[in-house]
Amino acid sequence: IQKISAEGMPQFPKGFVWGTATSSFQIEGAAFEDGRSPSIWDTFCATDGKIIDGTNGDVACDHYHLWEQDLDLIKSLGVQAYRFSIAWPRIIPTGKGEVNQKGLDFYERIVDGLIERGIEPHVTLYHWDLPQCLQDIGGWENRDVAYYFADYCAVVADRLGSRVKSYATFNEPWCVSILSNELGHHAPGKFDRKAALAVAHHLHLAHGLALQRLRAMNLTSQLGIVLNLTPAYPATESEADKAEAWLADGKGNRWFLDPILKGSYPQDVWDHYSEDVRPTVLPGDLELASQPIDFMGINYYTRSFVSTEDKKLPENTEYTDMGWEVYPSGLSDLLIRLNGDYNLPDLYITENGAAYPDVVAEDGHVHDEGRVNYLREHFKAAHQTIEAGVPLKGYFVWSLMDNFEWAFGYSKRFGVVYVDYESQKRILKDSALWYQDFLKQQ
Ligand code: PNW
Repeated sequence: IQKISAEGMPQFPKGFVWGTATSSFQIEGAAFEDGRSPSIWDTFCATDGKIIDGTNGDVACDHYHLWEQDLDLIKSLGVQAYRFSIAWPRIIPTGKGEVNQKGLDFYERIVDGLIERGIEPHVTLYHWDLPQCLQDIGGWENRDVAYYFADYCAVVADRLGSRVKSYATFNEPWCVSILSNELGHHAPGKFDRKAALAVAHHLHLAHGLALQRLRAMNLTSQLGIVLNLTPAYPATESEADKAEAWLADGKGNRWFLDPILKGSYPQDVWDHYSEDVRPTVLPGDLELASQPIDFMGINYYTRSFVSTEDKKLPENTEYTDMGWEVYPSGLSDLLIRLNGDYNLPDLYITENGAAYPDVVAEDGHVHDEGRVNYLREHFKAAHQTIEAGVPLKGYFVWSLMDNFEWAFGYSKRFGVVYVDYESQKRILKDSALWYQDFLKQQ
């Protein structure tokens, strides 16, 4: 009982939005139902050696069928908001052109089901499941795909409209470009820096084009984008390490922040990349990308620790099951620094959470003390930033439930709700009970 009490936590401002998050490919399953076409992640999963446990998204948490009980589960947590994503291959199976009404029907049921339960729907329009047929014409390396994306976004917003509290164009452009096309870890699994930077640029363009279309629809929904940001810390005080950390910050963070918030690429990183890998920037692209947004979502998990010498590791620290350092002050440092360097819109932490090797105990519960501790310390760090003047308006815990963790398949559990993949039974972990208790006291 002691473990799950959230006593002594700070009080957040009235109206601060608490939620939880998921994404389509990670939870839905029903990969072949109601007209959905394959996405690049179906292809990636079918490629030998790409997914650590050889699994795929065919069934996942079967949320496509169990959505009603899952919405009840969200309600039972006591959160005000739920962030989820829409699968493009369900809405426009051919990538461009014909609309599949059954796909729209599904998400309309989710939106209405949330509203009936008094929960705000927050939609991400792209959380990595690109229709495979668009990859066949080059995927995000093909500039035309940015225009198809804007069309797809307009189709979704035309059906769901202002019932949706916020629309984010993209989840984590760094992952979509660099992690997927330069580092090869995610679909489509390329190892090509030039391709990755072309993708990043087309995402900036696509964000701008989609924003322009959605603005023209006069929705009351908030419009924005979600970035994953990893603050980079030099391992030593040496000038070389500091320079290396600044470059890491430039490649991972500023390359994505600056086009959106300043309408330019960071000059130091632009100069660092050789001419043959730099993207082709056409006149007007960065003006489109930097149109005003109502909010920016930030996904924060850990920091990076940077050195020019052989792998230095931080001392006296804890790691999650992903091998990611638990570093709550990275969150406050990051947000406070952003507030100094940029003219920020409202901010939301759209993802924060941790993977632990959870098991169901004899007593039928899941005692995930590590996650409770992780969330507690990150909530406190977030509260500090509000006191420091950061326009932070909400916080979504990743994730509602255990799900398909991309290249790690089902081997990593991020949920506050445990999923038994054999029975599809859901069990509230101690972290969910702690979150419930915390929310009651807010
Ligand atoms: C995010 N990295 O992914 C995604 O938005 C979620 O879908 C995912 O489940 C969650 O974080 C946990 O991983 C990331 O390698 C995946 O730096 C990898 C990285 C960052 C974010």
